[in-house]
Amino acid sequence: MSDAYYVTTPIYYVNADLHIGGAYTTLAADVLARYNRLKGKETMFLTGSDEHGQKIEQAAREQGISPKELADRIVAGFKEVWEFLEITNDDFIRTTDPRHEATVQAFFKLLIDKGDIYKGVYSGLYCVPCERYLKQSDLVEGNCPVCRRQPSTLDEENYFFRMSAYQDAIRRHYEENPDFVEPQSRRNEVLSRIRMGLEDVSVSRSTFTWGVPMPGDSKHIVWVWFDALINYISALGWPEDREKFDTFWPQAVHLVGKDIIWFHCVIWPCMLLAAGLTPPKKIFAHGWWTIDGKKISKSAGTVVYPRDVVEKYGLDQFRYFMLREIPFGADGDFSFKALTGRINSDLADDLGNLLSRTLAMVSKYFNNSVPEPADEAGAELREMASGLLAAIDAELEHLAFSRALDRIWELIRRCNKFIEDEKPWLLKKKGDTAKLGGVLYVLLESLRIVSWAIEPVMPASALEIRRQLGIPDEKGVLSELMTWGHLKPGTSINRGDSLFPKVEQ
Ligand code: ME8
Repeated sequence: MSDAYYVTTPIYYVNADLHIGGAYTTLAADVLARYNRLKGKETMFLTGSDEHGQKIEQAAREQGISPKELADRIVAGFKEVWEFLEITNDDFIRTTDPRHEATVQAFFKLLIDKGDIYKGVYSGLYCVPCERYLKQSDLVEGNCPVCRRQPSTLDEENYFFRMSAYQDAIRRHYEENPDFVEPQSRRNEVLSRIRMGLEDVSVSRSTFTWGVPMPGDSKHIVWVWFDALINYISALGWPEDREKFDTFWPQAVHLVGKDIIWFHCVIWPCMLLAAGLTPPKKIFAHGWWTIDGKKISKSAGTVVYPRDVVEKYGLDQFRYFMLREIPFGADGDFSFKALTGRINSDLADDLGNLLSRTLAMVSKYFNNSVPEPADEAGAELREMASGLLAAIDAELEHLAFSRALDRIWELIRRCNKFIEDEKPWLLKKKGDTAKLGGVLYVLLESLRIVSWAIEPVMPASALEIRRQLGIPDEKGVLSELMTWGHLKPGTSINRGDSLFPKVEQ
């Protein structure tokens, strides 16, 4: 197993502020990055901004500013949101960065030299909001099948990428790497389209200028998607920084929304194969959030910004909800009713309550000091807690965040049931102090293990649990931290405020 890990998000267009949709992909990537760092892996987490193209040029013109001014303003907002959501990206790539533009030109030149780029004429449809070429047969009621807006007609001399030459190679790559694209339903959908045949794709534009100049023909700029996809390797310093590239590229996991799978699962791997590079290790396409059942749309007033949710309900609450509420890969609906429901049941009733009642008993029966373990107490819980890391690993291997959280909550709920079954107050009455201590030790140690299990999703709450357990400085790698028995008898606990106050529905 490699000890490096590389996770990316799409680079977001700079024509609008980020809503919960973009925050979702980045949060998921953040959880994976935090998790892999905690496992001791050398981790690289990349996000960024997609700044070129006709859509951005038009948006800037409408606002009477230059595209770069628009990009600078929106990017400042992106960075603020990421900081606010405690996103731990290691790099932020902008497609206007000179390092990126140099990589795009080197990549394009390599394909020209190989004979995989040739001049032709593109006469057909183009969707500016999606920056994609469309065929008549793609249209739904005359509109773009993705954004449902009317496409423009182009008639331009362009350069084309000979993607058809890679049809067999990409098909073989899918067949030899069954987990290359997940979920499987998306993989099957893409693979069947590949089997139907790949056409060459236009990769330059010549009727506007906001883009990376094409090497060898300054009348053309590189098509914005060809430019944008290369961000995943320009951030690794390709082609100059071979060491960084060789460390991280073989481990690359791209998280994308289901709207952009054709670009990521077909065009990008074909581009890489043409350049003599291997496709990424995995591409995971997640589903689509709606708000109260409606498409997220600023103009229709159905938009939720992460800051508004976090200011009202708390950061960890938001992070938990986004990853727990719907299985990664499926579509789902964001509603404040569902959010407050999760906060009150999973967070306040299950986890918060377990911590507060356990600590209240340690305070009352053992004068705020962690009691001695007792062999006979809670063998089943011990076993569950000891197996938790393996259970989470198995779920996160397939990016099943919701199921991984479910495994953690199974332990939390079992702990609450253990209290009901063991009735520590009766053990106290009977004077069975050794067993009482043993029961409470099992609960405390389970809570410590739970704190590490939730750390990537809810880092502040995880630390607060450990602070209340009296071990705020505990550090290490997950394989040690989630092993049973680290909590030392005699440690002074620090009871604090309730971890997750209940909220009004
Ligand atoms: O497509 N639900 O950028 P973009 C879930 N620049 N995820 C959503 C969402 C929703 N309602 N809305 C947006 C682009 N997303 C290109 C990418 S990458 C080389 C170039 C997320 O700003 C989801 O990840 O339109 C989607 O793929 C991404 O935002 C699109 O962001």
